[in-house]
Amino acid sequence: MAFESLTTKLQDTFQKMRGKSHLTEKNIEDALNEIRIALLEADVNLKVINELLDHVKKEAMGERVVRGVDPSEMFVKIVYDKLVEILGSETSDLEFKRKPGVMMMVGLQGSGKTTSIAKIANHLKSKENKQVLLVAADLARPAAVDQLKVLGNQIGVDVYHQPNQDPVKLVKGALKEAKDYDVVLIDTAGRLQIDDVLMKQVADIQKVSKPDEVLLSVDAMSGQDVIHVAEGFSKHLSITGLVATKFDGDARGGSILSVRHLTGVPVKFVGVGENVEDLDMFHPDRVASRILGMGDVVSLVEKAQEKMDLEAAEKSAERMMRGEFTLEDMLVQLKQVSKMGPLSGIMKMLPGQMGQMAGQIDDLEAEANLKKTEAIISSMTPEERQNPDIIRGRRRNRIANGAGVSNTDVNRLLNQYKKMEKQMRTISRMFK
Ligand SMILES: Nc1nc2c(ncn2[C@@H]2O[C@H](COP(=O)(O)OP(=O)(O)O)[C@@H](O)[C@H]2O)c(=O)[nH]1
Ligand SMILES: [Mg+2]
Repeated sequence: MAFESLTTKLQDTFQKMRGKSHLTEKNIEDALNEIRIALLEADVNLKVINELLDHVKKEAMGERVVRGVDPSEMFVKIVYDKLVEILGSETSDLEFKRKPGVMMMVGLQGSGKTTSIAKIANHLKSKENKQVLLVAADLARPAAVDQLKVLGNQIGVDVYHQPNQDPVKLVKGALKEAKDYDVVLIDTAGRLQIDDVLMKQVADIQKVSKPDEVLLSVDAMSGQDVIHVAEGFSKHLSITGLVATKFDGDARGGSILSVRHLTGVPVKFVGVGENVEDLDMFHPDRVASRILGMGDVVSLVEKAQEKMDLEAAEKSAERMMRGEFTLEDMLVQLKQVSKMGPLSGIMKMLPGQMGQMAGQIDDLEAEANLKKTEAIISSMTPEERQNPDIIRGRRRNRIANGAGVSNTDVNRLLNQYKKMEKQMRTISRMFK
């Protein structure tokens, strides 16, 4: 199974760090070196490895202390968070915007297109109760149509096929007859390599069918080649998602770890066997947890962090009741908002109506920029956070550079802070 050896090696590394009351630069360097080797052996792309390790090093050296959490546990959490980000953060489901929704499946020959399309049809039918039509538009090999017919029969889904037609015409014909279906899934021909004829054909099918989803099936066992294949197809088609097939046979798994990050295309499904049920949705958090084999530690750290955030929120609420509102408070509040929505979190800690009114303050825009806001506030000195009026000219440039944002971003944040601070003061006066 994929990631087995990677997981064992990473656990060894984490084990060595355990129990240390603090981590030195040397400890961190040693661990990072071991992680680098483990990732290289798992066939993870070098660019991705470097980005992961640079980030982990920076975070691990500057990590704030969380009570009740061992530094080695914090370290695992930092690696985990970055892994989730590299894997794409959110689970991406199929999105069909009309009826019937249209999806086409593309990929090299033997990469698992036909098998995957049947798996997806089965998933849509049995889990989402959808009426599905499969379209056999791979006319390059006579056996391909039969293969789809057999699979369609097996899962109880209709298959549209026509002998002796050109694939583009066939797709047009299929769509004319698809009015009563919820989704139409088009299987296409593949070749051993990306070539112009194949690309023209799939591009033409895309043009006539205007699919909501264009999924590319990539064979996980072909390792780093997956990235080239994805890039090759992306030049001619707008790929909306990847299906990583034969994950069950891929002991290393590194390509899956890299492909999302390098191509920007989310992995939507993972094929884990030859049967129609052998399809998993791709959940970045679960995959990261499985790679690290440290799900317990991750949730422990998350709980401790939440507790700290809660304490910070309580302190912040006390200050707000006194009409005080600092940049730190703003950050605490935004974090709460992003987690639970405006009226919960910190607002709940303010008494009755005051909480309600404070919750109406417009912070949605700021929520979208939470990462930026965090970076900007972190780049300020404690003095600047207490007294933002001193932030001008060179200080502002320094903060913008430090946070990797523009001066305009810093100004926008400061203006927004001023507005919120004024509102807080007004509200607190009303309730005195
Ligand atoms: N073990 C395993 N085999 C798979 C998986 N997906 C496809 N296959 C096998 O790979 C071969 C090629 O698949 P097929 O769907 O015909 O590829 P296509 O040419 O792209 O349509 C078949 O033997 C499939 O059974 C998978 O997730 N795991
Ligand atoms: Mg096929």
